[in-house]
Amino acid sequence: MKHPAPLLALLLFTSCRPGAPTAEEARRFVDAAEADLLTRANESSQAAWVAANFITQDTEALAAKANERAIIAGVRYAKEAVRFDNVQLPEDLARKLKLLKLALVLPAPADPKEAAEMTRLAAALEGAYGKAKYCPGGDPAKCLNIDDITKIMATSRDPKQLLDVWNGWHSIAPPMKKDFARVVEIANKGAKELGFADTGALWRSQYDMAPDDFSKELDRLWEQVKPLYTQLHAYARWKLREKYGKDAVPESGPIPAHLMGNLWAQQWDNLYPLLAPAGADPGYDLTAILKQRHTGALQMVRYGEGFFTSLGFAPLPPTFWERSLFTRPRDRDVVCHASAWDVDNVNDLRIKMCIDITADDFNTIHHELGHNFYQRAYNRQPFLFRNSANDGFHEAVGDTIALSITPAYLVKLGFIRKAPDPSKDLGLLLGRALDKVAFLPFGLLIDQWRWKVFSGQVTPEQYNKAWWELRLKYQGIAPPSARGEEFFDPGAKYHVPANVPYTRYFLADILQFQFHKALSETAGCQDPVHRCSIYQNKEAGARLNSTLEMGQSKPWQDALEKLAGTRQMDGMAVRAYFKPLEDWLIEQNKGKAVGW
Ligand code: X8Z
Ligand code: ZN
Repeated sequence: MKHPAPLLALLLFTSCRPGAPTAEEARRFVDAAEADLLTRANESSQAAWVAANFITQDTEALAAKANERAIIAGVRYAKEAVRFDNVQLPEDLARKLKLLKLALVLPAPADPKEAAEMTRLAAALEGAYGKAKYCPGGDPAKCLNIDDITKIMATSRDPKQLLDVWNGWHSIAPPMKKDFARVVEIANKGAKELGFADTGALWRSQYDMAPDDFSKELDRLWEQVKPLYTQLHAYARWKLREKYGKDAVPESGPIPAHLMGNLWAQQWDNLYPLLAPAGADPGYDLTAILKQRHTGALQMVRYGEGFFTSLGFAPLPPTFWERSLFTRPRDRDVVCHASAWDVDNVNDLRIKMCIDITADDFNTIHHELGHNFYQRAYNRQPFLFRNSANDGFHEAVGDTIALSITPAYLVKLGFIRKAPDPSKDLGLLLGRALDKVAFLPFGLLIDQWRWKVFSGQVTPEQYNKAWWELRLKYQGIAPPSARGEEFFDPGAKYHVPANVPYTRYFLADILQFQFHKALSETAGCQDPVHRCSIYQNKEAGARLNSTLEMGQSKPWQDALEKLAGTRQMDGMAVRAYFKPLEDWLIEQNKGKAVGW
């Protein structure tokens, strides 16, 4: 422990105390930290790439080790950065020091044994999820991977089969529970050493505002969009009740989770054929069109790239096409959950995805490429600023582009001959809402659960109970049968075992509607915003790029102002986009129960 300086000396010499840190020293410290962290980040990305593409004990161990080195360095710099807390610094330097203190997901404690244990368990959890399969009846010849299960959940209308695969996939998670709880425990110790109450408090402090204000901001955004969600939920429940019967779906309570066309009931667009409004169906099915045209996985990605280049972005580098993974390999386990990478933090862009020829994956490709084009746009920033304005921005870019996949755009691709007339807009809006509006509460609740877990408000003995309480509260969804603590249902969702924060997707679901509106205005679109596509519009592309290239160099409010002309996230952009649908839903739901 350091001896306290005598009071007098402190009063006299505060500004020229020998050893008092200077701005010059801070600059040297940050420069060195940036160079070192870049090297470690790249090393860790390479190891993580190989581990995710070839899940084996050895790749997992190597990835854990590289991650451990990167995290330990990150924590060391975060602790050292505190030394400059009271030094007057230029804005960019102050921001870099702040980012050094905050930009960690799983902080390791000082104890090297615990740091190693945490990264080992984290790598094992992601690997376990990646290689998970459900083998009906325990028959190894009948095993279903996540792609198979996704397909069944999307297309089967047999409630028994849906229940079976739902239960089957959720059975992969209980073995992960112990390791997950231990990761929480160690990361919390690391967070405390950095001065945070727990890891959740660290996550919430990454938004250029006080962490408590950020929580309130989320509540505000949710209240803005909730009326629309509730109407959509009521309409879906009514239609599902017609389809599956009164015993399967309640009149006024929550909807059973296995009937929503998606394993996690997070997006409901696969229910569109059951819910389509009579007389307002646009009359085309993108999945069917892609299949009829024999579109391959590579071609799907080419279409995505084509959208970005039409806006003025340079094509993806040749290495993208050489190094990406587009289809599930037959002979090994891979983490198939879609992701985008920038392995050297400059131009080594890649995606890793097991593409299926569906409209869902067509959208997801645009989502992933949004990450890649963002990464390249900010690659001339100093390393600590090579990130999105906030993590919601990173998730929103590709989705913003995908909002421009309108009938008029599909005509330009030659997929349909003529755009359906505006009387079919309701069908289009409903299809979009089943994806975007349905997702909002799900996007919010995962971290509401995790934050309670990190804070200790929810202990491992209450994990599943707390999970289903939140799914009921926000989504109005219930498990198909009782789910006690022998289950670990959050673990059946990739981002929980993979420790990926999730609030970013909720933010993105709001932000993309603000981005789309602003860019459509830039493009001079006079139509209702849901019919606007910014395809081939260089002005919109330039506006988007000017925000992307800022990276994280400024608070996200500045980036939002540049892109959307406002400093506030605003759920009313979602409400405005879907206004004709909301009016229609209210009409449809007249005399029926709304809410749960
Ligand atoms: O995980 C993803 C992307 C990769 S960043 C495919 N998403 C969330 C999910 O799948 O749960 C995109 C939408 C939400
Ligand atoms: Zn993403």
